[in-house]
Amino acid sequence: MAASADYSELIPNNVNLASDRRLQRALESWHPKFMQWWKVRGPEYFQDKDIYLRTAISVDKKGWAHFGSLKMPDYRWGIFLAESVADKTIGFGEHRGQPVWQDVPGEYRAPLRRLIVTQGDTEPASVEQQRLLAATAPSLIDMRNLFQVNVEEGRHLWAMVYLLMAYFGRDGREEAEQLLIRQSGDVDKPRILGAFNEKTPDWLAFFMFTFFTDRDGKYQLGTLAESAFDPLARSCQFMLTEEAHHMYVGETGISRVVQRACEIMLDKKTDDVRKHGGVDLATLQKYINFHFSVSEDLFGSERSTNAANYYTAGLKGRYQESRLTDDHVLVNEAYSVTRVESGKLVNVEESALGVVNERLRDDYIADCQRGVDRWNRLIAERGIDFSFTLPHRAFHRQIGEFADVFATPQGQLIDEAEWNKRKHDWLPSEEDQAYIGSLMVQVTTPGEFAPWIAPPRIGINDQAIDFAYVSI
Ligand code: BYC
Ligand code: FE
Ligand code: FE
Repeated sequence: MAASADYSELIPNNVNLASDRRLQRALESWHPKFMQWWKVRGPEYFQDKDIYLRTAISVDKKGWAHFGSLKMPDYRWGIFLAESVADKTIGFGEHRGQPVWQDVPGEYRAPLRRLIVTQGDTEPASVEQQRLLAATAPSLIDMRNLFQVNVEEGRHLWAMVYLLMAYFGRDGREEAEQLLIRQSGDVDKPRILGAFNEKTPDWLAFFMFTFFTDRDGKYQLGTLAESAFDPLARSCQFMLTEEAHHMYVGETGISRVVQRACEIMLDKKTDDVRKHGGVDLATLQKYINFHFSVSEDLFGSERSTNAANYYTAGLKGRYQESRLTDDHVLVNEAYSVTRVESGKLVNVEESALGVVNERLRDDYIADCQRGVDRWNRLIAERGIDFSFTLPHRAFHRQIGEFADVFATPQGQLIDEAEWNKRKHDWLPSEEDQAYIGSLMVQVTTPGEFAPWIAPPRIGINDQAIDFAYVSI
């Protein structure tokens, strides 16, 4: 990209980029590196094909979901903040009631940078994890959805890079470069958070990821959307509008796999769904167990001084803070959490301030449960006696209170030997993964679907299901 490119034209934005020469210069040097990253670590296939994509060109109702066919490298990664609210005040912590900050207070520079970098790191990580999936897309509409998620995660990276460059000077520019250098699953320079170094090898994993892991995004973005640092709050608020589609892709994706499994069970009068090329419900349950537990880890330790300090400082709130009816300081509030005590799980009251991570995880679990209930309804409506359950929060955890114990999905503590004996009753085994892998075939005829998944009920943006969402 030539240095003379008009960045305010190239990058749709509502941050007055045209008038900020310093920021433009910073973006001019980062943009070609981003494009290089996209080329090498973004979607491996179909970069030269027209994809029916939604692009945000402004934040109002008309502009944020603008549909058209374009090639992914021509997607306009914009920088948008949700509309500002006049006289907005800080909603929680020790600065509650004071005006929100339009700049970064010196004393909070380091923790804010850390939060923004951690958030920013997840976005390109997910694109890296998903980069080979188009090769096995079960239909054109699914392939399009994958690419939609990918370009928007790219835009979320831009959103965080904008904050780093506009508010954190040289440190911010260095962090922006590192965001393109760390790599999902890399031994030397891995992504920051655990789940973002896992593989997303097949479409079942992709749907689970967008259901469970993008939903962590919903809750983390929700807490940052409460931040006293207003540009961060408004960035995250706008990102949430895009996030809804990612979770929709996951939820409907799994629904369609469930639906197909049920059809096979009813048509063939058998529980042996695999014999007829479907995904059996027991394997789906194992995938749920894996992706749910790995995503739970993303909320950090239940007792966290980091989180308490973020909260007190006003950097990171609770989900929908303003709807909660307590003192929004939490020093004298209690909250019940599960702990391991002498080899047993017990519920104890803790200081609410010390356990804000756990509270957020509780909100997240309740939201996941609502999705699981909808899948269960699909199964029950078809008269099949089976239901999915979310595993206990102590199951298969790497972070926090339960990192050192072994627990069954029902929450019974067991020893390591028993865990090793039984873990593949609960988590996908190599054989399960190989089976799922064997189902993955690319389908590129408009309106046709791989046999392991039912068609969606509706198309994208009122287009027909057999619309050519990717022009091949
Ligand atoms: N893996 O007090 P602790 C999304 C570290 S997803 C590795 O327990 P804290 C998206 C932690 O960093 C949303 N390390 O936790 C979804 C800390 O390290 P240091 C992403 C972990 O700090 C799909 C130490 O353990 N956004 O947008 O309260 C596709 C002790 O920390 C993990 C955010 O996460 C882990 N799982 O909370 C695309 C929001 N968990 O400081 C995108 C920003 C903890 O001792 N991040 N550690 O070196 C945060 O708010 C916090 O960093 C966390 C951790 C909630 C992640
Ligand atoms: Fe994102
Ligand atoms: Fe997302």
